[in-house]
Amino acid sequence: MKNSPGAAVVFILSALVLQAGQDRARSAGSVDISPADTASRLAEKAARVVPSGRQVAWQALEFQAFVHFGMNTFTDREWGLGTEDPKLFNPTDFDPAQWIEAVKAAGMRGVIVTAKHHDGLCLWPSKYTEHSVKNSPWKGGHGDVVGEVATACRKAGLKFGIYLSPWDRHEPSYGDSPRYNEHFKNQLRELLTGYGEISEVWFDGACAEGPNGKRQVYDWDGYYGLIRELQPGAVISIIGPDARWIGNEAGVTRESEWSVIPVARMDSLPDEKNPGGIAGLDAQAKELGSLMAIEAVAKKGGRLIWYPGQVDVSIRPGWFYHAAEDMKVKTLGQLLEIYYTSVGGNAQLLLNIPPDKRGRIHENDARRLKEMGDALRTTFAVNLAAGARAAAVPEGYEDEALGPAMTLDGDPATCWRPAEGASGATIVYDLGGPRTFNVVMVQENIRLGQRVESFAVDAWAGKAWQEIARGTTIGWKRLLRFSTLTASKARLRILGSRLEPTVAEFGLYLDPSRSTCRSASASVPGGKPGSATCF
Ligand code: FUL
Repeated sequence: MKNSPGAAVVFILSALVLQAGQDRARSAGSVDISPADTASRLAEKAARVVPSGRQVAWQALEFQAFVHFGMNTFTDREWGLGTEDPKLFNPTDFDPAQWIEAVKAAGMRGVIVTAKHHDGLCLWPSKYTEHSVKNSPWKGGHGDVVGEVATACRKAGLKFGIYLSPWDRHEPSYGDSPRYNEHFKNQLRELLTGYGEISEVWFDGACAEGPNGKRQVYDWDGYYGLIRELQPGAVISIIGPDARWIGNEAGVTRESEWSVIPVARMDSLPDEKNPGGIAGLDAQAKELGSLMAIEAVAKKGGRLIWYPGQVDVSIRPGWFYHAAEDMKVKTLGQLLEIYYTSVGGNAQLLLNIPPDKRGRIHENDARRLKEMGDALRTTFAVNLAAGARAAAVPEGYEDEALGPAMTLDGDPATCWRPAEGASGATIVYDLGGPRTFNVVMVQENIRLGQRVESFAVDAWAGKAWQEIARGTTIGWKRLLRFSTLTASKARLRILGSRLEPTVAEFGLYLDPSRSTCRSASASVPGGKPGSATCF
């Protein structure tokens, strides 16, 4: 059989089919956990939870723009009262093409616009309320922010999503639960049917109604059902089942950011008291997907679900534009730090860029976004490991479909996977000559779940390996930065994994702005200025 290429192909194909079949049989979008599950059984169950197709597509976007625009832009507030006159909404130079230019310059792949914030002003001419742009002087009452932005996004090849605040401080039916739910679903239907493909619906958890305020019981089930029916590809975020709030607005992920999360009860729906989105989940908990957190939930009985994190953070202190913050746009260094700790920490980055009263992204913000995009493009233009010869230790699947070369093919849907049970799985990359780098990128094949608990990267120092970076979880993507060094071989070691790990992509990059081999950056943990190692 060894000598027959035909037989070998049949063997490989049937092994692959068998493998795929086994994975299909054992993997699911969610799984029950109970006190009867041992720790190792829980780890295995967690490793077999996989994302939906819409969640994979969403994760691959990596970086999107959040656009807070509306009544607050004109009243200089963060939360409107709902009593404002729609006539105040009057941008003098509304230019979505300019927004898109800024979005693309930063390297973002989608836009989520505030169709309605808490003050209730609709940025599209809803026929279910008078509190909308149709009663503003802007474009003689014929303007439609949602429509124009959707068209501009489509033209530019960007995804388009909507933020729709369930809390509505203007709508008179708010608090009369069945009536407002009907109203809200009517508005949703307008947005889901009138503007082409909607990639994401972002439901906010905020509500400041006090004890004497109006108490609205939201029909989450009804909202979700409508979205699934009218826009089955749309991800429902935050107060929704597809993507969770990372738990802060500072732009950071946890050290270990798991996309597989234990939840106590799936039969009760989220509400405004639970901004985590899924009942029983504290989105701000220090640990969410660790084995300890899973065991704690399993003790009472619950489920494991695929629930990836989204990092929402504003380029300025506020979510809406305030002229007083023109000089408070985050620095390039701050934005890059946010990028590395969000996109590079297994989360999607949703960076807010608020248009000003003209309806344009302010020059300071636009400039910074371009700087950010330029810096990222420069760093990630060339994967210095791309032409490497990759060899697995111990040798695992050596057929081409699952071999270590899959980690260099630029396709996160293909991967290397060592033989089941392989511990200390390692890939050695022979770079074919000295290469200088200071960033490493690793991706798991999340279609098969999230499994890696810890890993290390080494560089060959001539006579021995030297560890240059170490991380915990990987998930969709992990980026680690270290002192600039030159080496001709690199090594990835998987130190801990919930089940046999997968490595989808591996990359080595040079951020030329940070340091050179002769003068290392002081910002590297443990690195001292001038301490870069040239192997
Ligand atoms: C919060 C809101 O209250 C803020 O105004 C903003 O929209 C932010 C993204 O979410 O809950």
